[in-house]
Amino acid sequence: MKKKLVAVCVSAVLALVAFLGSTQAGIMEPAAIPVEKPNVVIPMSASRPGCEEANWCYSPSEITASVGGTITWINEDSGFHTVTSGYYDNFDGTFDSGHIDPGKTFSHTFEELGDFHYYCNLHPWMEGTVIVK
Ligand SMILES: [Cu+2]
Repeated sequence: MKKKLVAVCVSAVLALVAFLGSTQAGIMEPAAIPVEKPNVVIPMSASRPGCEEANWCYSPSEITASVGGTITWINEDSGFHTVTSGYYDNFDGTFDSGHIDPGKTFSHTFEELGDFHYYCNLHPWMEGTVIVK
């Protein structure tokens, strides 16, 4: 009788462990899938002049999108950056990320055809273009 009770308890504990394990895995999985895959990286050290010489301040510095397509930038540098449409000191009003924290992203959906030049409000040498066709 006692043996049977012990066996029931052990199997109940095992079932609970298995249940908790599967629940945890169920919670972990969706978090591991990124919401949006970044298209353009702001790499480490883009805040220092020089990246413009080989065109990697935004990487890639030129990207193509379809009408209605969304481009996502990720800031992989250790400081703030912006993705601002137009030319330095000449914001054209189309999009502006504001300060993007390190590790954070910014997305913009392009609804019209054209070449969209952009820059970083904090680092005048940082420039890129989105070509929408
Ligand atoms: Cu910047």
